Amino acid sequence: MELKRIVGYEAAKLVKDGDIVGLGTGSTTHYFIKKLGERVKKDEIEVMGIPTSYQSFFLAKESGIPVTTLNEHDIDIAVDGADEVDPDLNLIKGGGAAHTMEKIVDGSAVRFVVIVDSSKIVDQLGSMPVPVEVIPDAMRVVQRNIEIIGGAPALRMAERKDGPVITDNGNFVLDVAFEEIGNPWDLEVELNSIPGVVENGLFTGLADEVLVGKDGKVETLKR
Ligand code: ABF
Repeated sequence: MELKRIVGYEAAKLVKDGDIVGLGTGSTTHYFIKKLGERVKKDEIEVMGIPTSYQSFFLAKESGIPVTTLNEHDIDIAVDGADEVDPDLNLIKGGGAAHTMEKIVDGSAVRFVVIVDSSKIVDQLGSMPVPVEVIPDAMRVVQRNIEIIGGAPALRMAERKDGPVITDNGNFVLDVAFEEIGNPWDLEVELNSIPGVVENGLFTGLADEVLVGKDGKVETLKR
């Protein structure tokens, strides 16, 4: 948790007065939003946030950050977590089931900053399954099509195991394991071309920089 706090706080320093800020989701982004709220409350900066989930919406409100929408404003800087980061700064996201809105918000930002602790840095993406948000009625056909391209899909269940996880958009999530992800760019496009898929958690070519918490310090990786 300490490393997540350090990178979250560091990222809050990158936000400038007047910025429209994309607010990511997850335990690392939690610290970013809290610290950003402190800066707003101290009148250091005036900003507006665009949340990537209900979770970050409520946290932003609680932290004193005014919120707006992508239909009203463009984003100057987005800060978000990730589950895996490869040497080209491609990502797997969606462990929190918020990757659809995250990709819309993060992908539209002028500057997209990823914040992670060093456990998220990998040589190749794919140790964890790729989250794929699907329209509920399309689940079975999507599963079949995913198997055809070599993936092993599993419906993500709620913690109490009494039903599937439901996303903020009212959909299911399939966690898709691949033996190897040789080409994340092509796989991202291929998964999204399956009818019934809303969005997948591969984020290729989107991150501008990654702040990594390691040994009590923050390292910056840039493309
Ligand atoms: C969200 O939170 C997700 O896309 C990603 O899965 C996760 C990062 O996790 P954490 O910051 O909680 O480790 O951004």
